[in-house]
Amino acid sequence: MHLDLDAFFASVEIKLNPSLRGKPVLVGRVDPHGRSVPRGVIATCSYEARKFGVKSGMPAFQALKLCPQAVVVGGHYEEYIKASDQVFSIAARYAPKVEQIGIDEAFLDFSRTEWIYPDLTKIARRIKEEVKREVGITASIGIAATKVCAKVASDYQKPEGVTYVESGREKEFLAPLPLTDLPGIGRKMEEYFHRLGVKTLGELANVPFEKIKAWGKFAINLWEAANGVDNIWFVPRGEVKSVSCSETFARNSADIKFILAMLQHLTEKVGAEMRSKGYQGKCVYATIRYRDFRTVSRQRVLAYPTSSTKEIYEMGKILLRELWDSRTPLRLVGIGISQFGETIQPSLFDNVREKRLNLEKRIDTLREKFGKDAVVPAALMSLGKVKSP
Ligand code: TTP
Ligand code: MG
Repeated sequence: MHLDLDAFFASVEIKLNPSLRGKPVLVGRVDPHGRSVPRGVIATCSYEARKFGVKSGMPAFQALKLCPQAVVVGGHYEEYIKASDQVFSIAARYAPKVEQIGIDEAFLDFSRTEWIYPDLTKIARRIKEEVKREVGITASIGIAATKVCAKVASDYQKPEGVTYVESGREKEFLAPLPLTDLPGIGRKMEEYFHRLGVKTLGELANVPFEKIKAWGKFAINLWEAANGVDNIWFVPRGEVKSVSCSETFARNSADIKFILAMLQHLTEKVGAEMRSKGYQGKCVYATIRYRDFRTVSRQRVLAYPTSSTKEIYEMGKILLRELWDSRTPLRLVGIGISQFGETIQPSLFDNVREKRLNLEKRIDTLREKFGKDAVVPAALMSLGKVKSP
């Protein structure tokens, strides 16, 4: 089963601002840390905007030419991540294995579950309804025995579609579809095949294998996919991995001591989660939200991947200084880390870093054993009874 959220960023923006519902909405592109990308292309748009021919990746000026009444919004990356996490935890209520392959899509593996779930369409509808009710956005789902086919099927009846492809009929399902419906085939590849007289997936599937072989490995992979066979050519977009934590204050605050203590408290949580999962991240990002809900983020790449609370916090402080004028009251602060890389073996660490990391790991163990308040950094005392890490 493959689940893909509908007009994802746009749907979250509409959820945050319901007055946008029913309107053509364009989402300006942002990088994974919430910063606007200066080149003005749109990340996605609502289905109302798609009626005018607007597509993701289109320059904003072109999209606005097609649809001048469209509203341009965007930038709430943390909210996208939050919604994405919520959706996939709903999926995990049902699917024994959830393989998230992008911020808004995942494969749900229901292999060998026939005895618990005789009717997967029913489960797909239930998941879709729970996502709508609990997260406030919509999803489309494709059910098929192969990954490629399930992915194509989830796109087949968007938005809010559930498409079931019977096992054994994969090839038949794919046959009438244009080549670009297969993930990974872009316009260039399509042109190449068109020149060879191949326009649909069915035509591709029926090209004799001998001929396909002459076109090279990539063609073989596509040919197998068109024939309904799963193969490794299907490399999904990289998993969006990050660990982050944010907190809305009980009262808006411009008190630097309080805000730094809160930042440290949140970083403790982020660091502990990174260490418990064995992750190391390279890119630290901080977010602040003003009382008028204006939210800004900033990121910096570290020299090497880390899971150390202290190192993440030091960078967080720098980012906070760059983001905030230290005067305007804030209602939220958040910190996160992404760009997970290879775990660097302690032998590659310099001594100080290694010692610090070991100390933090020991503190994690103490907290596990004796409770979360067992070790509290001095700065966090000022948070009083505010949740400790
Ligand atoms: P998609 O699932 O490709 O698109 P979508 O969810 O907006 O629309 P659909 O209903 O067709 O699934 O991508 C998911 C999100 O990823 C999308 O909402 C915004 C982001 N994205 C970009 O930032 N840049 C891009 O070029 C694309 C394709 C997506
Ligand atoms: Mg989507």
